[in-house]
Amino acid sequence: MKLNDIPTFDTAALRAKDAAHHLHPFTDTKGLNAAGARVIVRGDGVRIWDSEGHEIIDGMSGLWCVNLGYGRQDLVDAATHQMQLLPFYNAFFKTTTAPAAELATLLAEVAPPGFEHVFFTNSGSEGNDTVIRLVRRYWDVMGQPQRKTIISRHNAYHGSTLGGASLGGMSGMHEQGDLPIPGITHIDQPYQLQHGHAGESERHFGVRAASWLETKILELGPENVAAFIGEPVQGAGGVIIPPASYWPEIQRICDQYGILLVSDEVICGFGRLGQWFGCQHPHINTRPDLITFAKGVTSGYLPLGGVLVGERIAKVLIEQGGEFTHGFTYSGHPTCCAVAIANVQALRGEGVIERVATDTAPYLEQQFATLADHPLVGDAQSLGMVAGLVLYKDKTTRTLFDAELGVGYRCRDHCFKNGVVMRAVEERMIIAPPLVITHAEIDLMIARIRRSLDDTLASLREDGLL
Ligand code: PXG
Repeated sequence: MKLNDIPTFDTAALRAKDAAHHLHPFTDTKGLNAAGARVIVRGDGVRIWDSEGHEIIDGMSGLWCVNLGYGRQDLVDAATHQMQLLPFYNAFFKTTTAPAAELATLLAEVAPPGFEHVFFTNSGSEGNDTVIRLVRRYWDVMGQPQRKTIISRHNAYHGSTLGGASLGGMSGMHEQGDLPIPGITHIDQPYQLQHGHAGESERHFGVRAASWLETKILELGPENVAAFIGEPVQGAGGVIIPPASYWPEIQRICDQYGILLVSDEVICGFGRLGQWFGCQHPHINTRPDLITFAKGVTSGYLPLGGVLVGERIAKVLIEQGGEFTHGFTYSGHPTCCAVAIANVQALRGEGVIERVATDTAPYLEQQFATLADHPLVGDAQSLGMVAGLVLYKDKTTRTLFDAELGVGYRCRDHCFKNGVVMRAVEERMIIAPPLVITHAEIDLMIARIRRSLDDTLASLREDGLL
């Protein structure tokens, strides 16, 4: 879009309309309405602009999804072309569409070996609801209908539908609406700051954290356990990077008890960790039976999600399962699939993921780690294109701020003011920038984060909190 084609926006009027009629997700509406929502109007590359003309580096890729960055004409063209030809047709009654068939084929090419089939949904939450139904159906068909329980982790995020929120381990979500639904249980997360012992090595902690799965399986009886689900790196939980010893041990335990392993790759898929899927990263290295995806499959340009179904499950369901009574109006939506095809072809054709692994992620890791010399900051770490740091009240004694002070939110507001989107999750500040970010843009992003940390420190001192 040319600069003089950009419309002007009446910020006050939009804020008033939004406050009057729009209920935002995960938002205290009263608080938001008092402050007024920031109106985002435009994006290009790794940058977004608000209605008042402020330029902001989008350190969160929208919501972990705009992997290719904003302003990709090829994705726009793919949508336009498909909308003109056939904006929608369904995949229910013995019909398919060209984009759905082509995308399914393309996904089988880029997926890890052994994934030949895909079930399409509109979101990650619907993907994980599909996971619940698929694993229970699989064990029914296998003649083990008592294998119902799915084990997940506290502080996991698997979506916001009843199924997704139940699989997730967010206590605040469980408190609203009597969740989790029956048949889902949680173990602790592999977060050493929270669960590590004094002097414990990272390796030892990873193995110990994985052993909580075995303990839970034995408590439930292995014959009753259907699956274990986890994000390779917990995203919304605060970019919790598990020790390298964690996932191989989880894999071993799942194998030992014949339990299905589900890798929720809604964030980690499509290049986020420098591999097509997070489970392929050497730090993770698992062989899942099911992979949930969404977000990066279209770089967020249109909603699409789904489940990659490994052959162990696909064979049984296809050969013996008959009708799987599950699906959505928009499963395999042709326009969303057309955009996903263009996105996957761009990721592949432009070598984006290889560049992340060999160049961009190592540079981000190096630059992000420099923040650890800031008086507020400890544990500044990244894996691929996700990174997180801890805000400490006293980093020498590893003392955290009182949660009620909301120091992370204070820091997040300074970040916005200084032109960078960074997300706050309790004591952690996190980023997941577009995969196409350049070294110069990383430098600028880190400089803006550092300035925001300085501003946070100054404001804490001014308020007598330090
Ligand atoms: N699984 C994972 C791992 C996710 O991160 C979902 C499932 C659900 O996807 P949908 O498309 O239904 O939203 C997600 C979504 C945050 C935030 O604040 C993260 C997500 C969604 C909204 C907010 O970090 N992740």
